[in-house]
Amino acid sequence: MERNSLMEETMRWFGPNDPVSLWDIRQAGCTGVVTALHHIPVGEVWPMEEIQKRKDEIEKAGMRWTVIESLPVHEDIKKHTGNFQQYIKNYQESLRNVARCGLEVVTYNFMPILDWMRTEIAYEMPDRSKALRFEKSAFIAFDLFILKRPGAERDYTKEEIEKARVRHSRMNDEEKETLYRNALLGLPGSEERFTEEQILAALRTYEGIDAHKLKQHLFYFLQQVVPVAAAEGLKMAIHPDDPPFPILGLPRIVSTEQDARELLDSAPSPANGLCFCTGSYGVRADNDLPGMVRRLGEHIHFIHLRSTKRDEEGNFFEADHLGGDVDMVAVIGELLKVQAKRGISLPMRPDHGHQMLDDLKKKTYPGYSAIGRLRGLAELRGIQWGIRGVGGIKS
Ligand code: DNO
Repeated sequence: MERNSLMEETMRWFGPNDPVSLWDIRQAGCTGVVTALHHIPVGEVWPMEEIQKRKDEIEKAGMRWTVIESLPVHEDIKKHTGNFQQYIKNYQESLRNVARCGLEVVTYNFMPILDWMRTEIAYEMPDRSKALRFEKSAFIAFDLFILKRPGAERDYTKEEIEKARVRHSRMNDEEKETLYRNALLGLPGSEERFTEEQILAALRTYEGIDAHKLKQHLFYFLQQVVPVAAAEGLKMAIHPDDPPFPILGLPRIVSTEQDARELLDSAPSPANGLCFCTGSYGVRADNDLPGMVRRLGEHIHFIHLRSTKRDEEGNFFEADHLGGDVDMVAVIGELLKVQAKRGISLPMRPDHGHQMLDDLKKKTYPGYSAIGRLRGLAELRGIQWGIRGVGGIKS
């Protein structure tokens, strides 16, 4: 790979049912696609035939399947319950199958039950585009007064509870229902409406599993799958917690640089790596993103670029890619140095985007409208080209 290579530009595609087509992604200037076999139930082996079919489809649109996002980890593996050993075997088998089809990077996460969490998916920005947002009081209102999670009040201060009570009392039934649905969008299979009882039952299955225990389960999983990935020439990339703190009494263990360091050390191998998501890590003011890239750079296999804007109360919204709290120019500068040092080009995707222009009339996956991501990608592309300049990157 030439020394001055840029990051490989990709976009996420949710498969044939995604209202954003492969050609839309190609027209955004992407050479790669990030996708998964969403129709295979979590825990089952991904058959080679299905992988190949998906790969061919992407190649027919003139791009390559650059990254798998996600090869999901079954809840039993996270909890060490039920058939978790079998699920680990299945995971190993899926890894072998994707490698045999020529894929190279596998993204996954180890968040209990909920993948991501927002209270709003249509937060209106001053320019009338719509963004995803996490509003702390609304979230606490959901936890305490809608879900009514036993013991939840122990997780919040008196002031927070009072604020959430007021917030809840001012919501009408429709607003409560919208909040309920939004809060649960990060659940696999979230098209159906899970009942409060179902959610509480799922949360109870994590009783007795604290952060320490969940970490042990992650390390065990890595020790079982990383050697398989390494033997097959694959790279695993763990996605951080979104948001990067415990929610609903569930532990979250991939939120900081220290967490990343520990999981890398638990199964040292070039195959054991990170998905560096600036949107997730960036919600915490104590995460120094450019520094993390500098220090963890050799372990980064995939990049999500997005920027959130937080306030003192613990709320945040997804800002423009170059707005928000993330110093995107500094992060991209460090990433390009990492690439130059490693002599590779890393896949990146613009993560999320505002719903804007024509997409305001369409229904896409929350955060994954075409035009908002296109705008983000175009801006990020400009930064990389600008930084590289004529002289190239010095590692
Ligand atoms: C949300 C995404 C996550 C991510 C998974 C990776 O928009 O960033 O759903 O794909 O956590 O396993």
